[in-house]
Amino acid sequence: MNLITQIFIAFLLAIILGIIFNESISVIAPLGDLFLRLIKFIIAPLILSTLVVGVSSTGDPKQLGRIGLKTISYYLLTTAVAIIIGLGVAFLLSPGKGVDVSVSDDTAEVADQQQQSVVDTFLNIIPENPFDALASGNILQIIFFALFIGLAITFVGEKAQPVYRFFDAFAEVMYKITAIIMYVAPIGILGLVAPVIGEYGLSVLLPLLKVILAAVIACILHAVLVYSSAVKIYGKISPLSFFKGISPAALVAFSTASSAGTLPVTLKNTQENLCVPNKISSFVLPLGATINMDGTAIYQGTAVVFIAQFYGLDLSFIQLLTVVVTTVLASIGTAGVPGAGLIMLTMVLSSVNMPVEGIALIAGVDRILDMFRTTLNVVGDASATVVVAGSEKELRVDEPLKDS
Ligand code: DAS
Repeated sequence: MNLITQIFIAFLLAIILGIIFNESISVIAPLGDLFLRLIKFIIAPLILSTLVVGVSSTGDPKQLGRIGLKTISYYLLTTAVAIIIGLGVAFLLSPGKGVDVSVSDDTAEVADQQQQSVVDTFLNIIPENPFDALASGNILQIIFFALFIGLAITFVGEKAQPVYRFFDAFAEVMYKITAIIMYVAPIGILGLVAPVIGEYGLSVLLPLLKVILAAVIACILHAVLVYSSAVKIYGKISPLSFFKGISPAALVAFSTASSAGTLPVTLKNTQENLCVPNKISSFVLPLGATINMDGTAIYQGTAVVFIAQFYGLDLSFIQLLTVVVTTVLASIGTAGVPGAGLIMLTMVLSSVNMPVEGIALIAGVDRILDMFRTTLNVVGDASATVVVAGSEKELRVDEPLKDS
């Protein structure tokens, strides 16, 4: 039985066990923590080695510039479309009207958490100490470090070949470690998903079912309308093959609610199943895991409408426009870790003078919403690798999809 099937079975089993055993299923949570720690421990060395090899094997700074420009343009455009879809579906479903929900009290610290300004975000991309960036797993700073090493290898030429060969061999080792860790994925997903299902009984979910439904419908719409067309037009691959190829990473993203934590799997799936070359996926994916948040943008749009309706406030066209711009910009500064979107929501609400305490209405089910929005974030990152590789004529589409 291949890994995709094993992961799906584990996922379905997790839902069943969660419903049957409720909170007592949390006894298997350490299995999830084990898997999460295993994939987190390889993120920094994997990104560094694959990106150095990716950049230096491109060998053409002009192509690098093109890849960077295409990637960032695609990310900003799809995030803007996502927030508009999120707002549209939310207005159609009106999740905040007539809802009876108690305000949860565990959100004060969320409202106080500082978000980085866009300028700080860009300045903080430059590491003061690259080894500190590796130790702390600061992905944007690791990208910056790897880009410069890769470019310098290209400029130095023959003399730098030993450095290139080191990183090339190191990348192979990291890929092998990723493959070994993926054998634990089914058990990890069981340990991550079952306790969440067990914790959230219907009494918690029912009052907020409409806002969860609005977010999920908007995520599905975005994936079907935007990503399917993008991979078809630029990647010349069928949407079905795309979604099948990225499904293991999508499930890991759903289970972990962390784009950064899913990175090793997203890298593996895009290269092995979607035939994207390393030099593109090793740049596009780590960048996407930190600045591309289409699922989070949809969540923002849904949450803003829900909170406005709950408090009986209208949203003017200017306020909606502000939400779109703020969300796109704020997504650049949001880390791909669990709960990042809830922190960002306070910034979006205050940008349109909406009551920030409104986050307390949905904080209680944020983990469920986070699972869905992170899944879309990761699938969106993967679609970018197909679009950029396809537009650069670098997709090896003649190779059959592997059933990894
Ligand atoms: N959990 C974040 C991620 O990893 C998304 C979010 O919190 O909005 O992408």
